[in-house]
Amino acid sequence: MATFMAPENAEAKQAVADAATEVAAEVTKAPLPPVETAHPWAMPTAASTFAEDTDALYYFITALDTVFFVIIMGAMGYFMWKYRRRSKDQKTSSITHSGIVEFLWSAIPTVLLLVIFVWGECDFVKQSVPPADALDVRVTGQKWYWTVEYPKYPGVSLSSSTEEPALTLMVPKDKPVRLTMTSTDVIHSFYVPAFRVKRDVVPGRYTQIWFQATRVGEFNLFCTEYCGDLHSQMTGVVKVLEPDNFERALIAAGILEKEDGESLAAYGERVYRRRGCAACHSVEGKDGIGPAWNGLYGRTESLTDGTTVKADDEYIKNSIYEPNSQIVAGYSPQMPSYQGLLDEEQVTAVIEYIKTLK
Ligand code: HEC
Ligand SMILES: [Cu+2]
Repeated sequence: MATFMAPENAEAKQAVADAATEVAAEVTKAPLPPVETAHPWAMPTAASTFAEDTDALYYFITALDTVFFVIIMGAMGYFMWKYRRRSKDQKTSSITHSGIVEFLWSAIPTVLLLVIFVWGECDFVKQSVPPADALDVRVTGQKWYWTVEYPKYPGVSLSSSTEEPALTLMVPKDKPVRLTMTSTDVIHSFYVPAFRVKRDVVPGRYTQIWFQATRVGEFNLFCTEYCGDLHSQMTGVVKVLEPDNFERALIAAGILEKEDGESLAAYGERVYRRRGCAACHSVEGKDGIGPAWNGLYGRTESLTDGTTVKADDEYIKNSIYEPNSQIVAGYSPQMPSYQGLLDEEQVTAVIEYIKTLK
């Protein structure tokens, strides 16, 4: 497997780019099998090393519940029938209690609950401690999309938005992956049913999960903490790839740089789709959480403080880096700042893109 190195000169960089395009083409040509089961009675697809253990405990508890349900309901029915009132003047006999029966109905459940506790605790400890050689991934939740970065591959970043939920997270098969997660606004929760992992993503705090995928394919990602208007659309796709393809495919998918010969406006459109703007801004006139972008450039905006401003380059740039300094009338300050997330070239590209939207 070719190892990725920081390209030192233009040639090496070009070679990486070529390899990346090649793999990207392969990956798109043969889309990964969607392997999620849709059957309402089945467990979610099992695609990580945790799935079997988690399911085993689940089945154990369900079986135990079923057995006791049958025993208890059966005994109740039987006694109702056996001790039914037989004549109008029949008196209830006076019964006190049975020490043995009371001991058993306390002791047996105690033992069973302890079995469930120890079993669950062992799984919990295993799932809480990532192996030291795990691949590090940074996950940021914000309204209403995920951004994913790989410290080992600087400059590579993926994100889901409500428009394009296709590329949220890419991981290699059979390698442990550790996610360090935080949120920039409210509490979200990162949930991949096929991996049986779920954890809250909390502003001002880091939470961690890890997993090791066992199957190649595409799996659903959900936010499972109610986080506002578009919570139900805060979904994504986790792609598991063969370890040999992973590195090159990730780089191909994750680098957001202007390509040679690409126009600034086209690059700006990619920024719009890949950096989450599409979650709140439409380009066809439908106002969403934020104002639609078509016709924006050059028009006169009314702000909440009663002033007006012409939507020129400076205003748009300011809206991106310091969105709360000038709030468009009729909107609430919901936009996160992109200071440090978009560089000057990307902002310029977005402006060029907005200019093309009539
Ligand atoms: C969470 C929703 C959200 C996301 C994501 C978001 N915005 Fe916004 N945006 C808003 C809201 C709400 C406003 C209006 C209030 C304000 O001016 O801050 C706005 C306003 C703007 C404006 C001014 C629009 C006008 O009509 O004057 C620009 C430009 C803008 N956003 C650019 C962006 C860019 C670029 C991105 C992505 C890199 C982005 N926004 C991502 C919610 C969002
Ligand atoms: Cu959320």
